[in-house]
Amino acid sequence: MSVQAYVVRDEQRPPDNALLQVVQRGLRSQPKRLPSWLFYDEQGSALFEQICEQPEYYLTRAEIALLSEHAANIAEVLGPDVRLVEYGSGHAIKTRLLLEHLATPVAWVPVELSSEPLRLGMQRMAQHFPELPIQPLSVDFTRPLRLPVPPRAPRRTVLYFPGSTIGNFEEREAAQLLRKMRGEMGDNGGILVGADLKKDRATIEAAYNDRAGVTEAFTLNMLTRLNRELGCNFELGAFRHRSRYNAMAGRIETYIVSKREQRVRVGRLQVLFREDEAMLVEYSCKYSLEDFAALAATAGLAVQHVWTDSAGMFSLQYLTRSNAG
Ligand code: AVI
Repeated sequence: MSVQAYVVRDEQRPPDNALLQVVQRGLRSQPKRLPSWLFYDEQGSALFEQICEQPEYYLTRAEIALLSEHAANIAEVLGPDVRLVEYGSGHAIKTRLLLEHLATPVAWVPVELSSEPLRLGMQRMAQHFPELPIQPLSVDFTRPLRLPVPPRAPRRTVLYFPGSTIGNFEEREAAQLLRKMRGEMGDNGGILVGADLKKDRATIEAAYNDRAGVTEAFTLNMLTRLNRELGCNFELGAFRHRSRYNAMAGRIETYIVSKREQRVRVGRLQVLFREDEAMLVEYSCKYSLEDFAALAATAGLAVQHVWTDSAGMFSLQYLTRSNAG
């Protein structure tokens, strides 16, 4: 393995008073809302891995099936000597399926703010690809990236953004993120992005309301995190999780709902929750192929290729700069 020396920097994580401000602002707004990145502390990341294994959560299985079927063709489209920059720590199997088929990849650059998932991801990948240069970046991928100098000149830089995480951004933010990525990949580069597809309500809602209750635990863990990190006194049993599909907007909307009227301490603020009051914590957008092409176009990108699994549940889309961009 050739891992470039690096320092894990947690400086992008807001310091606690900044975290408190983010949370207080969200709880003062009407309706109340908190950002979904708050899910991913250590416990939340572990719970998300468990969600991916639930029978109802079709996304991960569909994406893996898609890659198992099409990775060779995807690699052909991307061509040789690719520098693969991965947004997020990555599911080892997905990245592996792709890298196995890439011809003479120049480097793999995992971009992940949390140091532990980054370390684990690197370890897993190094076992499979001992010759592959790994250049980790411990930063927040929503901010402008300064990519490390590659060990040799790549033919193209491909930003790999798997898992439909793009769907957790509202449309305007998703377009902004894609536009930022457009700048980072360079003229000859591309973006390989996972996007979950629209389908019947029952299938989508089941994926976010698994029977074992793992998604509920994942959602409510956000409150545990706020209790621990900010000294809040959320009573976990007094809140529940609610995920519903808004077909008009094409997205799952996840809320934390107060079971009764109650007050919660958040720093110096006492926040009143009414009975049944719902606090928005996540959107998970679902796309038609036309929706996604339109989103890409607003970021100056054109869809070059789309791959789907055989059941048409999930898509991987390859975007390059559009002439209009
Ligand atoms: C990370 N992201 C793509 C997941 C999703 O499906 O929106 C997060 C998640 N939330 C609840 N279940 C899974």
